[in-house]
Amino acid sequence: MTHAPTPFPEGFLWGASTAAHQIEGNNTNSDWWRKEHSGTSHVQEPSLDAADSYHRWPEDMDLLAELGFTDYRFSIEWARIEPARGHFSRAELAHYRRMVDGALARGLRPMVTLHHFTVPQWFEDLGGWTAEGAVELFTRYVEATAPVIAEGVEYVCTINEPNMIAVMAGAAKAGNVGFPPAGLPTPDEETTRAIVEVHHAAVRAVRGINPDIKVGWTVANQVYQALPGAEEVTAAYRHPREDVFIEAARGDDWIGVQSYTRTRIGPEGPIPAPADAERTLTQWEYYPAAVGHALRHTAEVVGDVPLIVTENGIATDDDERRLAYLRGALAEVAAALHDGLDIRGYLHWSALDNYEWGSFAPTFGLISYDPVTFERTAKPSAVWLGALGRTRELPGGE
Ligand code: IFM
Repeated sequence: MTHAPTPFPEGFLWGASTAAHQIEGNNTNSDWWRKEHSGTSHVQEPSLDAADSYHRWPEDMDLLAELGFTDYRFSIEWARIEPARGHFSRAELAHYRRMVDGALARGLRPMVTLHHFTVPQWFEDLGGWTAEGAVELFTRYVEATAPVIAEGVEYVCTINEPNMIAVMAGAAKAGNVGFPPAGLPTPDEETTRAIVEVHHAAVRAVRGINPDIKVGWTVANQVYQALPGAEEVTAAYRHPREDVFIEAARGDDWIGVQSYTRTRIGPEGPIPAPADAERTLTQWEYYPAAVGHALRHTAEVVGDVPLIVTENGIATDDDERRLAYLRGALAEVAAALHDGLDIRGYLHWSALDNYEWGSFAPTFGLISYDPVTFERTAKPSAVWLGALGRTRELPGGE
């Protein structure tokens, strides 16, 4: 179907996303830093300096603003802010406040994620999300972030991809530590219950800091597609991996939709992509239509809560394929807007090439960097996507 170019609705967020541990470098008090140096087999290489964005965030924000983006989603790091239990670093809070101010000064609206996979080592040692007191400990951290988020931050995400946290916990109990591929292992139910409770407490804490902040969380959507006759199997497979987390967002101000690929389900469960399907560097099927399905499914489950695409992209070293993926994905967003879905923004994953939980090889970035000099280079896809922020038009579908 072809649609005329769709203008962004008023205030539509147009940006790119990152996460602290994946770009900052030297996140030495985090659980992941320890994993990376423990000889765990799935960690191919440690994050070390990553993109050194801890020091180079001004360059990153300059580039994004120059390219035409109006929004930047980044996470602040609990392991830096509370490196020892109960000790909050004023210096790190001031660091993240400078980032918020730096974004605003460049015309970038900051969306702040409070937790993106990494926790302080001391929290992990206590037992993590299912430990006694986890809700109170995370809530206390959220309250401590007031100097960062109280002013000038319209959107706050409590927890990134809670469903992946539950899946990783499930995988860890089964002996596999790490960030799993699409087509997911069984989530740990205890972690699911805990993380939903933590989220609801965090939402209250953020509203306590400033009731005008729009607070929500971002759910990884695997676009489960039922093969004929497998509708019930698919629904049962999807519910604990996705829908339970979307349902938990019903009282929120928005929900983040994150999608990359699809997983097809037959009567026996997930089936691999056809042998001749194009695959990205993460081995996921190249499937730009994913975001459209993810938006529509989320809307169906969550009801009347605004949607924001908070992650969408492709790991590739061929930027032409990234451009093609983007064209396909944005046509889906445009079609969903055209059909009346309440979509408030599109934030691409990722602004920068980054540490993909065990390896730097899968490059998701619009911007690459030299690992020795850290010099940044915007890829053609960054120029193309940023320019749409200026024209304020989404391309039509094909
Ligand atoms: O890099 C990750 C990110 O941390 C969470 N969402 C999926 C991305 C790509 O795997």
